[in-house]
Amino acid sequence: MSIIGRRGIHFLHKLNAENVPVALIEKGQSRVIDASLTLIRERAKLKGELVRALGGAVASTSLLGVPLGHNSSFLQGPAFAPPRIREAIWCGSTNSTTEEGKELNDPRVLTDVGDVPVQEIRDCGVDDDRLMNVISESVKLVMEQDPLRPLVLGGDHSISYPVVRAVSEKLGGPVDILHLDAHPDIYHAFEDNKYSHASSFARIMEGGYARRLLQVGIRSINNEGRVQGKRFGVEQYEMRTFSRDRHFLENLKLGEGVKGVYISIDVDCLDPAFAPGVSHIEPGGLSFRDVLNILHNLQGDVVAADVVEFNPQRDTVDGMTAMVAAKLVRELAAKISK
Ligand SMILES: [Mn+2]
Repeated sequence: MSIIGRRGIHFLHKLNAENVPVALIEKGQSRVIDASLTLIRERAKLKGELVRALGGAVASTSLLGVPLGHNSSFLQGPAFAPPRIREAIWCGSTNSTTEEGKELNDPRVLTDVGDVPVQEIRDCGVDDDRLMNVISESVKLVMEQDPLRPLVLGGDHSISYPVVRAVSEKLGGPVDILHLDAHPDIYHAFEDNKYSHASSFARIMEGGYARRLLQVGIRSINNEGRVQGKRFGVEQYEMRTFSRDRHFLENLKLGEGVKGVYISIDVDCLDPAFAPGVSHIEPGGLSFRDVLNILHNLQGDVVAADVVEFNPQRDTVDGMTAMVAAKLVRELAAKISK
């Protein structure tokens, strides 16, 4: 593992040293988790009260950051993405109106409940089984505040599993997923990590959280990716046939007969010419406009979404990919809110 690949993240690997009782550690971990969830719960509650007091919103987007990068197989930089994306959303270089005319300054369109304190929780020695549950729980806390709907800022793509699981459990059934990515992320367990960012959609499909999974932008797929795709009935749209599939993909109708639509955008679905700040640079991708055409024309009730895999450590010095990720978030927020 290169120093560059792991730079910037430190946590206590082993808290349960020989002479420290396990119960002491576990009690402390539970207190830290409770405190973490309390802040998210109270912020979500306040934002929900605000939106309901303003009135008139059927669905309202609320940002939830999940700064997690350690389930990446290569670089951990996506852990640093959420504050960079927020900074770019509100950057003074552009106005706060989305392309189709939604006003982002209106809390009925966009609010924020902050970040799951992933690094703080890991620093206390909490393992991934428990950490993933904290992420799911945080998503549910947002959804409890009707009409708030979570738009999650990654983080690496491993976070989509606990997020989709929470959305499906909270709504009481599967969703249709539109997944834009260079990669299918459907390995059974990449490098023996069942929570790997390359395995999140295997977990989602095994869990029965999705009826349909449409993968768009795919151009780095091996035999296991295709076999797993077939096994789970995934609709894989590869870049090599995009010109043929374009009309279909720009006129999607999803989510009918299930609990709605979930959109997961890996920033590397874009060609690296548009978004160089990603861990896995894969040429031959979608243009930014291709992605917006797919999103703007999609018919369906979008119940939640994520934007993942933006890696600020690979971005240009002027933060171009941060602006790209922020615009995806802005347009998704407009799509969700109504
Ligand atoms: Mn990817």
